[in-house]
Amino acid sequence: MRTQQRPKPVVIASGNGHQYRNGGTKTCIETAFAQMMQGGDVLDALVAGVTILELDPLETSVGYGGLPNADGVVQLDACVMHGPKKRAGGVGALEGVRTPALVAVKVMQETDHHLIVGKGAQEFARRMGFKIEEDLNTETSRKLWLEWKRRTDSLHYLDPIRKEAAMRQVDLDMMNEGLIDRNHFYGTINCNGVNAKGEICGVTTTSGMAWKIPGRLGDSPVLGAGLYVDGEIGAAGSTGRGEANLFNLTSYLVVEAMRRGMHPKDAGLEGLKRIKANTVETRLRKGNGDPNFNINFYAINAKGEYAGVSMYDEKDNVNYAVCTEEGARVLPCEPLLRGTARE
Ligand code: SD4
Repeated sequence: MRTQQRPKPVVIASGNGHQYRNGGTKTCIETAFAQMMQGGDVLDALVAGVTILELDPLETSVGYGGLPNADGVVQLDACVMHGPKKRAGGVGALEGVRTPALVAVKVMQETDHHLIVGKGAQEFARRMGFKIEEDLNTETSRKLWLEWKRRTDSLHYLDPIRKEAAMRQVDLDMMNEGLIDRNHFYGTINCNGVNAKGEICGVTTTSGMAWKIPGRLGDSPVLGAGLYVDGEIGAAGSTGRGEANLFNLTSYLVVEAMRRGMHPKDAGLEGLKRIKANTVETRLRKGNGDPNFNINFYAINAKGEYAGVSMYDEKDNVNYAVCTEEGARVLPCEPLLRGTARE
């Protein structure tokens, strides 16, 4: 279904894509769009963009300085998809490398595999010439982990259900006290682009859910979940509660909806509706039965149409970043539901 219209070049990302600069002058989407417009490979341009966030210690949901797992270790996930080449690569639970998206590119370019995780991913990165560091925590991420540990350790002897509720309360308290940015607990960056030739690529990179069980993989490195690109149709990627996305392989679902002719916005809302319908466990629902978490999708099609959608509206502070020939800006996501993920 290749479009007849001349594609309008665009780079889209989660809101943090137009927030962090790592001490430089340009954000992720500005960098990626400029590089793409200079004729660079679309995926290389997007990865150059997200690398800014991975390296920025202030961005505590991606790369270096990301909030660590329950043992205090930063474990990173990322994947990339190249539409025209129909190639992909990803890494999961990678420790010691600040830039997992660049390692995912190497998996795509240098191996027959799509996903390498854990120790193997680190060994692979070492062989590809990446610097392996002992610890990717910054002073901030370590301090926050210590605070979380202090608040949760006394809970170790509770029964599992009470413990889960109590630990969730600790997370909420830390967010309400402003210690953790709500968007960083469920952080991540997804960045997708299409150039004037209609070449579509995407990348997603994250430190994953804060305080996760060591080894937990979320949706971000998994093709079809954290990211899906079809070179003829479009791209979709996600931030937010990874478990909900993994269960529904929603980015794939969104791209398939675009294949059937839906606009990226309607396709994204379709994905959110599926997640809502499959959220049946009481612990994941508000009193009215709606999901008690947020999740967002960022979608583009081969014409350069785009949208950011979220389960809840802007009161939940969900926005997306977009860069076109008209410049870079942050826009509110189109919500499926009114209000916030909390009661
Ligand atoms: C994940 N969707 O690992 C990613 C990132 C995130 O809480 O949102 N973390 O589930």
